[in-house]
Parts: sequence; structure tokens; C-alpha cells
Amino acid sequence: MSFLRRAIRRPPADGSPPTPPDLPSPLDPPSPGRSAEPGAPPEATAEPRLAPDADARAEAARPAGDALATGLGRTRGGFVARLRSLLGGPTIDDAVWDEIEEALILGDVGPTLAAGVVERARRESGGVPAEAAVRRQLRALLVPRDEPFDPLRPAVPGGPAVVLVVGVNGSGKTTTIGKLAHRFRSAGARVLVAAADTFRAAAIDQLVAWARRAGAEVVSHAPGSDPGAVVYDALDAAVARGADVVVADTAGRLHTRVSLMDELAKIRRVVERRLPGARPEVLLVLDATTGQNGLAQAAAFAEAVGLTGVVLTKLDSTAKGGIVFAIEDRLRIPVRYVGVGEGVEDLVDFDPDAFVEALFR
Ligand SMILES: Nc1nc2c(ncn2[C@@H]2O[C@H](COP(=O)(O)OP(=O)(O)OP(=O)(O)O)[C@@H](O)[C@H]2O)c(=O)[nH]1
Ligand SMILES: [Mg+2]
Repeated sequence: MSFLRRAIRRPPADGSPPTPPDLPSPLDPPSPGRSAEPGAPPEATAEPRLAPDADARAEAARPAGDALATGLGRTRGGFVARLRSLLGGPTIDDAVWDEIEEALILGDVGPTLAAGVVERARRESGGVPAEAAVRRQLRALLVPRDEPFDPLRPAVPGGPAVVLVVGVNGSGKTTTIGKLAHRFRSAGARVLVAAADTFRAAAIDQLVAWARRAGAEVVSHAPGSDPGAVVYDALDAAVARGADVVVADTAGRLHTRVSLMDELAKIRRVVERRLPGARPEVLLVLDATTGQNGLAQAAAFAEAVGLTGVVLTKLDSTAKGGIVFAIEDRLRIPVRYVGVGEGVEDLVDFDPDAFVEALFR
């Protein structure tokens, strides 16, 4: 299975953002789709237009249980292995239930949730095996999905889908956008990425490099310019060119900095101004290794900009994948994707059943 052979590439030791694998250097000249000056009309690139058909879209959204299980390797070997050995023992007395609770806390499920899961599973376990009871209780923490997730759903009838990507510094936003662009292109969509992280020139270059590899078009302005204007121009360009989806990168920001969070709210308003009544996807990219602190981040972003989903990155780097349960239960926001590596294919659709199954596989 190819995902087993995926090399995990580590970031450069100096902390600078890595160049995505097999990509041109960020020092290469900008792509043709890039507009250099604020307000300059974005240029069109000669891009074949392939409308995403229903099959391709269904394929793009298919849960990937095997890839999930691999991405969860550390978690499965860590707290879940402990959990399973405790649950598989001959007798489960008070002391063992306490250890089960501890294992859940160790896996970042969170103390309150862990206590609740144990209490309810204990009650249930008279009738069903204890492992099944715990699995069921964990599964019940994940929020119900009312309708299938379709990131290519037009934000307004006849218009493009819009995906805003937000999160704290270094959580994996730009990398995730590269992966998403690749995935959407593979589904036949015409993809436009908006370089609304204007904070650093290198951020624009990093996005351009990812977009070029994925075959997506880019709309960008000069470093330091207004991120809202970039998004506005990108939406304009998407409408003019008939793009299927606009994915906007935003600067990493501390969730505690009010002025930076206000800037996000402004970007959100720009979408509304250009596409009145639009329903954009607003995805929070959370680094799974930050543990329970991710909950505070998510709450702040939800308040500032409204979130429709979470992308949990770096799940491959942590043994504490139980954070998924905490995020969904506490915030009632569905996890849509998980990042399981730094490569372009290392993004897995999140499906609640597949997740719990993969954990205990
Ligand atoms: N192991 C692993 N690394 C990841 C994953 N996603 C992103 N990364 C790495 O995380 C680091 C930061 O990724 P970026 O995409 O630059 O993060 P960002 O949120 O755009 O960062 P800023 O723009 O600085 O806020 C890079 O080294 C990525 O390769 C993942 O799923 N797994
Ligand atoms: Mg970035």
C-alpha cells in the first residue's frame, strides 16, 4: 500500500517553511496567474476546464479508512493500545476502570469527557463487551453529520465554492491548501487560490509553489497589502473565469490578538459583499500536537469568523489523537479532514465511523 511507503519529511531545522516536495524553489519567478500589484486585475492562465462530475466528486469525498489507520499509527500504538489491553483483561474492576479513564485522558480526550465516557460505558458494559461499550461512547461524542460534506458546493447558486482557511501560526494552513487544491484538481475542478496571507512575502511564494504543483491558479497582491482586497479580487476572478472553487489562505494569527481576529471577520464580510448570501466553508486548521490548547483556539476563531469545519493536521506526529473527540464534543464543529504527513496526498477525509474503526483496528 503506497501510503505505507510515504516518507515523512521534517521541516527545516532553522524553522523556515519547507518547500513542498518536488516543487520549484520559492525564488522562482511568480506564476502567470499572479498579479503583482494591489488592485491589479488578475491574469487568466490557460487552464483546461473540466467540470467536476458527480462520480469524481464522490470519489474525492470517499473516506479512506486505511490511510486513517496509518495516520493514526502513533495514537493506536499509544493510548489506544493501553485502552485495548485494559478492556481485554479478564476482569474489569474499579481500579481498571480508573486506568481506562487515565488512558483516555492521556490520549487528550480531556478529563471531563473521559469521566463521562467511562461512567456511561461502565453502565452499558453489563450487556455488551467493555471495548464495544467504550467504542460506542466515544463514537457518540462525534457530532452528527446532517448532510454529506461537499467542499465544492457553490457558495451561491451558479458561483464558485469558497473555502476560507484560518488558524494560528504554523498549524499547516498553506500545506493543507496545497493538498486541497491537488484533490479538487484531481476531481476535475478549476481551482483558484487566494494568497490572502500578505503578511510575509515568503508566504505568498509558498502558496504559489503549492498551487503550481497542483495545477491551481493564484490571485495575489504585493506583500503587506490588504488581505480582504486579495479575497475580493480572487472572487471576482473566479466568477469571470468560471472557476469552481476559491480557496483562501490567511496569515497565521494568535487567537488572543483582537485586531488580527477582526481582520478575519473583515475577510468574511468581503465574501458577503462580493457574493451576497454566500455560504463559504470556513475551515480551522488545528495542529493535533497542540492538544487541549486547540480548544481555546477553536473557540476564539469560531467567535470571530464562524467555523464550518476543522482540519486536524499532524495527526501522524502525535500519539494523542483523542483530541478529535474533545474538539467535536466541546465545539460541536465537525472535523472534515485530517493531515497525516507533509506530502500532497497526505490529507484524509474524516468520517466518524471510519475514525473509531481505524482507532481500534
Ligand atoms: N507531519 C505533518 N506535518 C505537517 C502536516 N501539515 C503541515 N505540516 C507541516 O507543518 C509546518 C507548517 O505548515 P504550513 O502549511 O506552512 O503552516 P501555516 O499554518 O501555513 O503557517 P503560517 O502561514 O506560518 O501561519 C510545515 O513544516 C508543514 O510541512 C501534517 O499533516 N503532518
Ligand atoms: Mg501559511
